[in-house]
Parts: sequence; structure tokens; C-alpha cells
Amino acid sequence: MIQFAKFAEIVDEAARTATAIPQFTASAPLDVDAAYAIQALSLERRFLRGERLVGVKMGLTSRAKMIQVGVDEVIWGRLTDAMRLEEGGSLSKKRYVHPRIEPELAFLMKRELSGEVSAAEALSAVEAIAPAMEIIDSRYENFKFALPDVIADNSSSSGFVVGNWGRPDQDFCNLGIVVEVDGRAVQIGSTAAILGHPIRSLVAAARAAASIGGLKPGWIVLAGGATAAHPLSVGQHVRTVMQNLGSVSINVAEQSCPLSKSH
Ligand code: OOG
Ligand code: MG
Repeated sequence: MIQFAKFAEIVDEAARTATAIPQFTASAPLDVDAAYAIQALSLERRFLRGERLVGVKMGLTSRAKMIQVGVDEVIWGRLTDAMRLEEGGSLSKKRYVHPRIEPELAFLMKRELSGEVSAAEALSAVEAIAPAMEIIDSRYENFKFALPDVIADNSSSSGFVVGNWGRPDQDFCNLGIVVEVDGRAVQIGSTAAILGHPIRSLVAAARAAASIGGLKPGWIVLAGGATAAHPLSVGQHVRTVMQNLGSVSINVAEQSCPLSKSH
């Protein structure tokens, strides 16, 4: 356990200071359970700094994502309030090691959901759905990792932005998605890429979250990138358009503007 705390400190510091670290599995034989224990401990450190748990993110729920990172298991991570970015606002690239962005479908929970649930039960616990984007930023050098590494690193999660919430009683199993950078399409896909239907990702999230007391009302669940992630550079305007649901955007700044009295 003492060693887990050390790994948690290393990965938390790497995230906090935007510094790349070597993969843990290069020097330690971690398994998946150990990796989730490290993730939990590293998030505890953020909670001690005042961050609040606001949901979970599912990862590697599409073939495109699995192929891009060479890991083919569904994973999950924790979302905190500090990771949320303002829709249409800007992110400070300095805060990340080598950030990438990917289109996501977000669920807003209306009711608690935990353990083994059917797709219909999962859907009935949803208040709203929205187009979203996740900023992933592996803390490992060259964005390279094995399954336990990425889990310990909060499944690469480092930011998210959510568009307008829409009704969950619409068909969202096969909605077209376009990710644009400065108006040019860089990724095209469909919500169907997420486990055949994004609601399956919520079913998986309920199962995963059973270990932390279940998904709570008011929480956000990100269903997982529907396309490969796109690298971010300073000056870009990134927008994801999701059929019927609208769009969500973010600007990539070197550094976000300081809110000082002189401005
Ligand atoms: C791992 C996180 C995967 C997703 O949506 O599939 C993920 C990574 O790609 O670094 O967030
Ligand atoms: Mg993601």
C-alpha cells in the first residue's frame, strides 16, 4: 500500500506540473486492481486540494480509440470540477504535457445507478445528454502506456467541455459526428462507434462505479471517444458537431488570460 501511495504521488505530481514520466510498468509489475487503487489514491490528493468528484469518464469504448493507443480493454477514470472547461472558452496548453481532444457523448444522471443494470434501466436514470469533448493528456512519455499505466493515470483524463443538454428520449444510437479544427474536418464518426450504442457505455459505467458507491444524481458520465483523438496546438479553434444535439467548442491558448484588476 505504501508503494501505491508513492505511485499515486508521482502520477499526481506529473499531472499537476504537466511533466512527462516513464511508464510504471517499465519498472513495476502492476495489475489492473493495483492500477485502480493508485488512481483512487492519486485522486484523493486532488480532493485534499479542494477538487470535487463530479462524474466518471469511460475510455476505450470504440475501436478507433483502442487502435490508436494499442490497448483493447474498456477503462474508466474520475472527473473533477477542476477538469471542466467552459464551453466556447479556452484551455491553457501550458497545463498539459501533450494534450489531445476527442468527441464524446455526455450523460447527466438523474438517479443513482450502480452495478449490473440493463440498457433500459440505464436510460431511465439519465436526465439529459449532450455533445462533449474530452481533453486527454497521458502523463507518460510519448503518450505510450500499457493497460495498468493508463488506469493509474486516471485513464488520461485531464479536461472536458460539455455543450447544451438535450432530451434523453431521442434516438442517439447513430448520430453523425464531425470534429473540426479551424473549420476543417479532422475526424468524422458516429455515436454508433461507442460499443454499438453509447448507452452500453453507461451500463459499463454503472458496473465500474459500483466499487465507489455507484453513479450519483447530478454526475456527468462521458461515454468514451467515438473517433481517434486529435493533437492540440496553440491557436486552434476546435469544434465538435453532433447530429441533432448541437455543437461544443474550445480554443487552445498558450496560457489562459489572468483575471487581474488591471484587465
Ligand atoms: C486513454 C483514454 C481513453 C476514451 O475516450 O477512449 C479515452 C487514452 O486514449 O489516452 O478517454
Ligand atoms: Mg475519452
